[in-house]
Amino acid sequence: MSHDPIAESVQSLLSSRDPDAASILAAEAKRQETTLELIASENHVSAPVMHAMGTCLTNKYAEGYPGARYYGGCVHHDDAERLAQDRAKKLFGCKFANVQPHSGASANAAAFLALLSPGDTFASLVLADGGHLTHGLKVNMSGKWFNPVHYPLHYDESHPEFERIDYDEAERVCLEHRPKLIMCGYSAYPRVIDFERFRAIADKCDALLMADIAHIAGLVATGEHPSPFPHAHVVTTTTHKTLRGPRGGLILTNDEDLSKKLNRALFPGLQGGPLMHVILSKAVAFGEALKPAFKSYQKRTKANARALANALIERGYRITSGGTDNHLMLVDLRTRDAELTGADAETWLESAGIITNKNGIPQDPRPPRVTSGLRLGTPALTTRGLKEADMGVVAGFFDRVLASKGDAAECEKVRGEVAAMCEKFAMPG
Ligand code: DSN
Repeated sequence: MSHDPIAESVQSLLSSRDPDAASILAAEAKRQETTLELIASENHVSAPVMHAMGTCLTNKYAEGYPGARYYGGCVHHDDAERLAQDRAKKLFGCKFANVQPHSGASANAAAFLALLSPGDTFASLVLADGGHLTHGLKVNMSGKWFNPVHYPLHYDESHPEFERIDYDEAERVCLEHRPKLIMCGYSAYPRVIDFERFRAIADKCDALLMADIAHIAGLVATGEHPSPFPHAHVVTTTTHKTLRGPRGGLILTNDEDLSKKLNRALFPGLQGGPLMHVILSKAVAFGEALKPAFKSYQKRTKANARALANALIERGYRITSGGTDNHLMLVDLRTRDAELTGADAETWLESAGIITNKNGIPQDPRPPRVTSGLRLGTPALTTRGLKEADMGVVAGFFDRVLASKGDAAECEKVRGEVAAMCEKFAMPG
């Protein structure tokens, strides 16, 4: 068990004032401590990042931006927001940062509001092959009010770039449809993104380039993935995945005019009062990310992902595109068992204390609620201190559960071994 005196005192405060809430909190803390978190978009924050959120900054309205608020009493909120902005700019090497988005989806919506008009065409990856719902899903605002066109991966197995972005085809699609905006950056893409190539495509069709680096932000911040700057006109991200900050979003640019448009789009265009307690926590997280230890954490995250992918390949699972360059991988379950679905695998693994999410693989014949794949990532396990050698053990648990087809006794046995392993790897302090 981790020892976090502040978390313990919150638990005890709730126990005396609101036992219903206390029991939910205690159960969730135990769930996180006793399971292996393999969801690629999740992480465990440090105690300073966690507890900066539980502070009196939540009491304040601070609509507007530093120095130009619509409420009195914002002097310390201005300081908090400027601290977060300055650290974000330093971290990503850019000139302008908006730290107010409540989420990555809000950051993307603000970018659309700033850069496009309803009905405008934009380009993004085929959504089922690694994209995100805010990149043009028909039921999302991005797909309802705008006109998405999509570029593909290489789908020919014999191609050396099989299941990687087909940049030539992306260029052809963009030249044909002349999008106003080209989006790159994905939710389930395990390979390096060539931002320079995308900018060349954008320049050829007079489009703006937007990079959504939500998944790889921590890698980018530490030079463990090439930066979208100076290529992208606008960069959006979440702050809670590899970046290991509080749940939230961030918008970055080097262009002053664009930064003004983006700021206006986010507030008052889209959001009201910023979550100032979360912004203070973002500042704390960005401060942590600027330290050398954060780079070594990102390196270990990548090394663990490679080790996990290799350990699964050894056990007969196909990893899409043959492996991973970043923190995540997509496992094609059909190569181990033709009948196995992502939905069943996710449920069985959860009963054994291994938390994953079902995810379509490129060209998946099964629907999104079923899928043929699982997406796995190593950011959270690496935060807990697991190393490359531990990935073989994790892959062993994974395979035992799936080979047993979710047999209750085997899942229970693995659950016990997982819990014993978790005891050796405390939550961050
Ligand atoms: N829902 C996130 C993920 O899991 O990748 C994307 O925002």
